Amino acid sequence: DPFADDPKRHASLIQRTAKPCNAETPADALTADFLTPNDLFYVRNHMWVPKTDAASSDKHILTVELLDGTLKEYTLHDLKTKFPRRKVTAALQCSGNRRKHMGQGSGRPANGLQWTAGAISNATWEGVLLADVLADAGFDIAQGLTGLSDVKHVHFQGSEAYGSSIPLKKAIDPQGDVLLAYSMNNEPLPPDHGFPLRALVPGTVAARSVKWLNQITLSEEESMSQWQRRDYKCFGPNETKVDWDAAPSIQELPVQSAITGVKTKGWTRGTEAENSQERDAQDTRQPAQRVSLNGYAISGGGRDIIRVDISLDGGRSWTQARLLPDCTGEDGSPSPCQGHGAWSWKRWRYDGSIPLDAFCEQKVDGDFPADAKPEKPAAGIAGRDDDGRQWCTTVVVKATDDTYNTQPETHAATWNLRGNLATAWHRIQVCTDC
Ligand code: MTE
Ligand code: MO
Repeated sequence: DPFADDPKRHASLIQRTAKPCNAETPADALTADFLTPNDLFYVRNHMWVPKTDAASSDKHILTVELLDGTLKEYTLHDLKTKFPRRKVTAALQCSGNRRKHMGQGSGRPANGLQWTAGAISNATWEGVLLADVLADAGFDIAQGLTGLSDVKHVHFQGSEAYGSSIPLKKAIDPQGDVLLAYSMNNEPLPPDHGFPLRALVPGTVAARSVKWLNQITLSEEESMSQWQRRDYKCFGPNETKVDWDAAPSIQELPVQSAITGVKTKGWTRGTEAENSQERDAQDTRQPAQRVSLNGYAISGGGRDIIRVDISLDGGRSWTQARLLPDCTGEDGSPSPCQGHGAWSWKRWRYDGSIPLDAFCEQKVDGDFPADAKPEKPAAGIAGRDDDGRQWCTTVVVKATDDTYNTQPETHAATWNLRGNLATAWHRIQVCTDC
C-alpha cells in the first residue's frame, strides 16, 4: 500500500477521497482565518505522499535542467543558505473548487472530485525566488524578460510523478513572486503540502504549484504531463468530445467568490417599544430577519477584488458586502501579507436583514431561480416545515476584480466536462417563517 505512510489528517478536514487524500477546508475555517492553519489547509493529492525524513531533508536535491541539457543540483540546504529568503502570502485554489455547485446549478454533474467551496486556502509561504535559482543555474534572466529567449516554459516535477509547467513570463516576472517554498505559515511545509520543497505560483491555478519538487526543466514546450495537456483545461458547455490540444492549459484564474458562513439572528420585530407601536399601528410593518453572511473573493494574476455584491432575493436587487482588512487576524493583530500582487483571498462580510414581505411574495409567485437549491444546510437556519409556514429565499454573492471582470450568472453558461473553473454566482437558499 503506497499510502501506508501518508500523514494523519485533521479530523475537521472534509475528506472527498482517502487514497489519494483529497480533503477540503471546513467552512468555519474558511470564514475565521485570513491565513488558513496548516492542518486545515485543503489537500489535493493525485498520488501518495512521498516520504522524506525530516532529519535529512536538508539533503533533498533539486535538479535544474537548462535548455542545452546542462544540469545543476541544489540541496535544500543550498537553497536556504545561498539565496535571499522571500515571503509571499498567497492563496492556492484548485481548478475544481466549487465543482459540485456547477453540477447542482446546471443539472449536469461534472466529472471529478465533488468539491464545494473549500478547495481553496491562504497561507504565508517562505522560500527563494525561482528567478534567483534559474539565474544561478545559468539562465539569462534579462534575455528571458525580453521575450526573445527560446525558453518558453518552466517545468516542475514532483518526486511521486506529478508534474506541470508555467510560462517563462510568469516564472521570471520580477513582480510574479514565484517561489521555491520550504515553509508555510512559519513552519516547515507539512508532508501533505510538499515537504520539503514545493513550487508556489501565486495567482495561478494551484495545479502548477508542484509539491515534493525535485526537478525544474527549462523548455520550449509545455510539460507533456497529463495534468498540463489534459485535465486542467476548459471547453464549451456543448463540447463532450474535445480536441485537447486546441485549448490552452489553465494558468491565471478567473474571478471567484463564495459564501462560507450564514447566520441568522432569529425573528426580529424590533425593540419592545417598536413592537407595541407595531401593534398599535395594526401591524403594518413587516418583520425582518437579520442575516450575516461571510465569505471570500479572489481573482487570478494578482488582480485585486474591488467589489463584492450581495443579493438577498435571488439576484433581483443588490447591495455590497464589506471587504475585511487584509492581513489582519480575527483579534485585530497584524499578520504578514507580502508580495507584489493581490495573491491572497479577500474576505468579506455582510450584515443586513431580509425583508420578509419581499420574499414571501416571491414564494407565492413560485418564481425561484432554477438553480436555487440548498447546497448544504446553513448553520442557524431552519428548514422548511411540513405545514408550509416556512418560506425560502436565495442569497447570492458575486465579485468583481480590478479589470472589471465579474462572475457568470449561471453554471450552465460555463459548464465543461472536467468541471473546471466553476465560478458562477454562489447561491444559498435560506428559509424562515412568513
Ligand atoms: N504536486 C504534486 N507533486 N502532486 C499533486 O498531486 N496536486 C496539485 C498541486 N501540486 C499535486 C501537486 C493540485 S491539482 C493542487 S490543487 C495543489 O497541489 C494542492 O495543493 P495543497 O494540497 O497544498 O493544497
Ligand atoms: Mo487542483
